[in-house]
Amino acid sequence: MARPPLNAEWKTTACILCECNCGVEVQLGGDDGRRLVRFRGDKAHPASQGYACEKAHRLDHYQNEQARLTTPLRRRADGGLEPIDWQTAIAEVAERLAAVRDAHGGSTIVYYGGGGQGNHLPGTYATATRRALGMRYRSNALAQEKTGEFWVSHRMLGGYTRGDFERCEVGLFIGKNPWFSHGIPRARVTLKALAADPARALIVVDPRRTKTAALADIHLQVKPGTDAWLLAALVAVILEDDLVDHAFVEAHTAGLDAVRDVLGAVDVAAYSAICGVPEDQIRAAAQRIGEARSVASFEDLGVQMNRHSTLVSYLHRLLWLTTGNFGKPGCQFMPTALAPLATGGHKYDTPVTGQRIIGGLVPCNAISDEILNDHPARFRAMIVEAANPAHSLADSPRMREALRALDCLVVIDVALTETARLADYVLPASTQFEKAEATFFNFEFPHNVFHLRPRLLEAPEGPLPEAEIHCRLVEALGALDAGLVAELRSAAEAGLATYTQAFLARVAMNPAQMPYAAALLYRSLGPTLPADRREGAVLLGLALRAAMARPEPLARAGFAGDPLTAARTLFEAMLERSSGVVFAVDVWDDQLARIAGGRIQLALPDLLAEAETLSAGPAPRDAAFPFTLSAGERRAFTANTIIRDPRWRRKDAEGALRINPADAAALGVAPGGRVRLTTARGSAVVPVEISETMQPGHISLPNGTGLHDDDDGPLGGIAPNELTTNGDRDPFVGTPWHKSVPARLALA
Ligand SMILES: Nc1nc2c(c(=O)[nH]1)N[C@H]1C(S)=C(S)[C@@H](COP(=O)(O)OP(=O)(O)OC[C@H]3O[C@@H](n4cnc5c(=O)[nH]c(N)nc54)[C@H](O)[C@@H]3O)O[C@H]1N2
Ligand SMILES: Nc1nc2c(c(=O)[nH]1)N[C@H]1C(S)=C(S)[C@@H](COP(=O)(O)OP(=O)(O)OC[C@H]3O[C@@H](n4cnc5c(=O)[nH]c(N)nc54)[C@H](O)[C@@H]3O)O[C@H]1N2
Ligand code: SF4
Ligand SMILES: [Mo]
Repeated sequence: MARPPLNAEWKTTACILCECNCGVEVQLGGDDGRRLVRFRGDKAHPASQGYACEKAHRLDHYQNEQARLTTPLRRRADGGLEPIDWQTAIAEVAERLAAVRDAHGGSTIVYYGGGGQGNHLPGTYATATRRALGMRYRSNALAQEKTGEFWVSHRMLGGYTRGDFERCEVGLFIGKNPWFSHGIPRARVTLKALAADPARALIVVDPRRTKTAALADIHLQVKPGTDAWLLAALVAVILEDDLVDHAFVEAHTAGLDAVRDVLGAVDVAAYSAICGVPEDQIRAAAQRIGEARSVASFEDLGVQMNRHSTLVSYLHRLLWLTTGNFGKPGCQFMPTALAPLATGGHKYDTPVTGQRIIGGLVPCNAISDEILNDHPARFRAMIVEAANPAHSLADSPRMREALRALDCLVVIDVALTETARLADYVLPASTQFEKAEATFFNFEFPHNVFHLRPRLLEAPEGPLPEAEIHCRLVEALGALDAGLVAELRSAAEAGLATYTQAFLARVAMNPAQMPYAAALLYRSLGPTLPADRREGAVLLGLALRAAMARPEPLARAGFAGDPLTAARTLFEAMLERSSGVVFAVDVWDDQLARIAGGRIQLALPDLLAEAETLSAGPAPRDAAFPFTLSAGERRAFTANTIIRDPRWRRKDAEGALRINPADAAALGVAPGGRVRLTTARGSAVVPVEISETMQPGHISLPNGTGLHDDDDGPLGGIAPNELTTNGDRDPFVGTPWHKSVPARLALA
């Protein structure tokens, strides 16, 4: 095949397939000049510095190889979806949602999503729509993975922490496989450096011999679902062998005695037998952690979507806090946020089933419960944006039933997803390369990076950027003051300094318009910005907030002066530096001052009480389901459901079930053979990949697979949540236990 014509120019953007959002440069080509043909890591990106993994090279599959939504769609009386024009779509969506609000209250309309791995600007503009409809409840994927960690972090430290893996002596990964899932900048470079240096150590807690585990100095090959026992034993050894950092604990923490009362009593040998990690290995790992100058640590889905998830988040923090690994180089830190993704506070519960809401996010596993009932306060309408809950949330059959039961479901997406197919209205969005985009996954330290990616391609006729969609909705709802927009629009013509001042003064005098700040910015400032960065308008508001909340880190990054000046110069830098900008420079000395109340709370009574129940051992297994299924593992070519066409995967197109050789032999299945996999929820026939990396009794399926192009059948593998149940969840925050689904196998 002839090579597509190339445009020699390298254009700056970022990869959208995981939270790292590595800066990449692209050469466009193809007959229409719209193909993303050649990629290289962007050396000018301050965080990724030229790094990119194999997935970035496949981004053309997102932009050009999948069916796009090109026009708004409406559900017909006969059940089908029909194209409608934008004017009708906006008017009807506004009218339908306003009717739900007026009849039952805005709190019966729930918002889900707001962004995926590469696009967080939609969520900022959606705030205006949510306010205009008086909506109170929202959720997104964080409420099925991170809310336990957020809650614990909030109560212990008052903020969310990350680890400094670049500088640490010991790097610890618990239920995390960064070789494939990344999650830290330049993951493979950092992992290799850790593993290669004899003075440093990589410790990995994973039942599977992952690529990360294979590099490790210590691989704690825990039995699936038993991390709570392993972590309790590690903390017990820290206490027993006096590996505690007494100076740190005395100066900065409270509650060690209460912790000692519970965890000092742990029978390490018994817990070692339960979690399957030899006692001498547990002791060696605790020793290595306790004696290290610095430890950086990362827990992820292997434990956050698993039994005792919130307890594990707590024990994990005790491990690095009792050993003093916070607030110094190579340890944990609280980065300066431009826009915090979520806090960990618990202020209210869900309206019908009374489940804890952490950081304002309704637990994902509570959503179908909150819809499928007769309670007057039930969720009756939903806006889903840049998310695919019919595929990504537990128990897809029940989730579909719930979405169908809504009075009105509105989906904003680029593709006709499993969720969009159930919608009353589908609003087509421009792709992430057809508008300016950015994320708030900004966790670098001490130099924290924000990247507003300019639009790479002109948007085709039809789809609109979410900023435009939300502004039109807010206007149709009659919420935006047109006079104020016009006034601010003329201020914008006079330049950014005049505009910033006018914006603050006028919005302060119009508190009723404050909730629509994002829409005001887009409508008044947006038109004066370069066309390829217009959706960045909302960032001026965020820069103002950051300049008021955290002036010192911004000043250290060069954005100094009064908040107006600092915000304006930061905003200008975001617009100008198309490879990203260091917006905050932190110092380690500030870190201890960020702890809420001045002291780290080591003792959380409810979680200590939960820890005490560990001594009774794990709950007995149901003999009907002898296997433990990890439903949704990150592999070389998975990226949630961001790319729908399975051909984007260079290998493993069908998403094989990984199984240990002994289990495969016992079943009589040969390499490439198929088995029937059954759980309490469902059953499917899957191809197997026999793999030494699996423990006997542990099986795993990839995530993001089994999408539907029409109603005929799944593409490329099976959808993991056809096999998960809604009730298998953490008792504290409702996060699902997808990593240990009881299952059985039979020859297909
Ligand atoms: N390639 C790729 N990268 C991604 C994504 C993607 O879809 N594809 N998605 C992104 C997203 S949204 C997220 S949240 C992150 C998630 O990133 P990770 O959490 O690293 O991803 P997983 O592979 O789901 O789970 C990590 C590990 O948990 C292990 N595990 C299973 N059961 C247990 C257990 O009982 N105990 C312990 N300790 N470990 C266990 C699995 O063997 C696996 O190696 O990845 C991001 N990066
Ligand atoms: N069983 C099981 N379930 C899981 C997991 C698991 O490990 N196991 N992992 C969970 C995790 S950690 C996560 S993060 C979730 C992810 O699941 P979701 O949060 O539901 O999101 P994605 O699959 O990333 O889907 C992103 C959606 O955004 C759309 N999109 C892409 N670009 C744009 C755009 O520019 N604008 C708009 N409006 N839409 C766009 C895509 O078409 C897609 O529909 O899945 C979760 N579900
Ligand atoms: S998938 Fe993640 S690590 Fe790989 S290039 Fe994209 S953003 Fe970077
Ligand atoms: Mo995630």
